[in-house]
Formats: sequence, C-alpha cells, structure tokens
Amino acid sequence: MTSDNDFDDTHVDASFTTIDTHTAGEPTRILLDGLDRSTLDGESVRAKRESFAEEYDWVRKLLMKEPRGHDDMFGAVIVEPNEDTADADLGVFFMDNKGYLDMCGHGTIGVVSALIEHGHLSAEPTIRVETPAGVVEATPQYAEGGVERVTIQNVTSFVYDATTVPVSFLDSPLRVDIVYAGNFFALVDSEQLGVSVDTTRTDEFVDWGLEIQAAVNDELDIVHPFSGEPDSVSITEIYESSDDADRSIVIFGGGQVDRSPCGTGTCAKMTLLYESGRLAVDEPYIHESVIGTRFEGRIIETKEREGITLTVPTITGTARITGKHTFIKDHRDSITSLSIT
Ligand code: PYC
Repeated sequence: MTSDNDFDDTHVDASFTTIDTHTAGEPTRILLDGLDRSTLDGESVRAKRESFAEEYDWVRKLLMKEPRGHDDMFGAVIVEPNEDTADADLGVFFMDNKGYLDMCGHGTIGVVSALIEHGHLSAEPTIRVETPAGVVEATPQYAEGGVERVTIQNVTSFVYDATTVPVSFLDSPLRVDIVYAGNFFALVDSEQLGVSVDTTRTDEFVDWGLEIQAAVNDELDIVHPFSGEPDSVSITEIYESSDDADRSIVIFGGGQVDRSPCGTGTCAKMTLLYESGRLAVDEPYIHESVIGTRFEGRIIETKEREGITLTVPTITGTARITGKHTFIKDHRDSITSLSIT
C-alpha cells in the first residue's frame, strides 16, 4: 500500500498527467506528462501529430473516451515547436473522440491559460503557439494573479466555396458555405431547416451536422489552395442570425457538440460575413454557443493572396481549470477505451 497521494504502481503499465480546463463550457484535457515526446518523428507540430496518430492513437482514445473520458471530451497535446521555422513558444495539437483537428480556438485559450497559471509558461504579453494549421498568437489579459481572458489571432481564413447538397431531412437541396479558418467548415443557415438553434433538438442537429459534412465531402474534392494538400470539411456550424448575437451549434469529431461558440468556427463565421459585406474590419462580433456562452471576435486585417481574400480573425474568451489528473493504464485491464454509440 502507499500513502494517499501516491499510487500503488504494481499494475501500472502507463500513466499520464493532464490539466483539464473548460473554455466557455467546452473541455480541453491537456496532456502534460507520460508521453515520451522524443519518440515523435518530425520537426513540425503537424509532423509530430501524424507520428502520435500512428504510434499513440491508443493514448488519444484512453484520454478522450470512456471510461476515463466521454463522447464530448476534447484534448490537446503539448509538444516542442519547430525550432527552425516556427519562432513559437510552444507547440500544440488537438484531438477529439474520433481523431485530430488542425486548429482549435477554445483549446488554445485553455492551454495558454492553464500553462501560465500552473507556471509551465511565463506570463508574457504575447505567446506564439505552433499548431498543425500554422502559428497562432495568444494575448492573455491578466487579473488577480491569473489569466482572465485570452485573445487568439488565428491563421488567415477565407471563404473556399459554396455548394448545394441533397440531404435526407429536407425536400430541397441545402445551401452550404465552405470556409477555412484553421479547419474547413460547412456553414449552414438554420433558417433553411426551419428551426431555432437550441439544446432541445441536439440529437437531430448532430445527425444533420454529420450528414451535411459527409454530403459536402462527397460533392467537393477540397484542396487547400496554398498548401495544395487534399483536405475535407471536419466541422459543421449551423447558425441562427440575430441582432444581439449570432448563435451556433457546432458538430465535429464522431458527432460531438462544442459547448463553446467554437473559436475557429467564430473565425469562419466572421470571414463569411466579411465576404458578404455584413461585417467590417475592426467591427466587434459576438458569437453565442448553443448553451449561451459567448466569444468576442474581430477581423483585424484583410489581405489578398492569389486572388483570394484572406481575413486575419481574432477571438477572445475565458478558460478555467477544472482539475489535474493522473490517468493510469492497469496491465490487467483489457479495456483501454470504449464507446457504445
Ligand atoms: O474552438 O476552434 C474551436 C473548436 C474546434 C472544435 C471544437 N472547438
């Protein structure tokens, strides 16, 4: 036996420590220790993420899914940034119940807040974070000896395309805007569905969101215009416009629902509004989640590249630490992760 603060590690195969946060209601489980990062191949965070996905996907499943996680868990893995090219303070990649995302706004707010508050990152005015989508810049606002809010300047974003797709739940084809904001989004106006965005029909929204994503990916061969890499829509955002604050439900992964207004989703929505002349540079934008939490956003600049209008979007939100955990894998336990859906 051991003391209260220690494990009897006789049966422990592996152990992982995390700091957990939520940003506007959405969790981020941040993997700090337990992973031998020297075994991850590649210099860039994107390459390290690919290496993790090959070698350690079981760690993602262990931390994200039951019995240690749940179907709506979200995670971040801290790694060294690319020393040669990134000029970044840290590297982060993101994971969910199904796989990996290139960029995450709520997750970056959570990581920066937690690492500063726990002394893993010094409290600088700005922090550069290398993600698989590129380097994003975090600007924390400090209060009461901690981090009150964080503003993330996302990667440059753009409207990619618009299409109509047949869907089982509507008689007529559905119009979908495709926007890149670190991830490719399918954006849908809820007016077409004749429903309000709220939590009374979450299951339906999840089914619709996954069907819309699949339909768009069947319809379009998405290629990132600057990297030339094939890509796909990984997130559906169904939004309801309002004079007070637009409200969205965001569906991603294997059918999880973002409790926050979705950082990259807020950037995608602002980029769509800018493109159609409904949001000006520097105009504040309030985006509400399906549970009523909010991010503030702003497009701070626009640029042109190869005939494409790029926005430089920022989002601001608050994350709070919910716990610190040590998760173990007992070698007698045949269940590393499970899902019944
Ligand atoms: O905040 O960007 C975001 C995000 C993506 C998926 C869940 N949250």
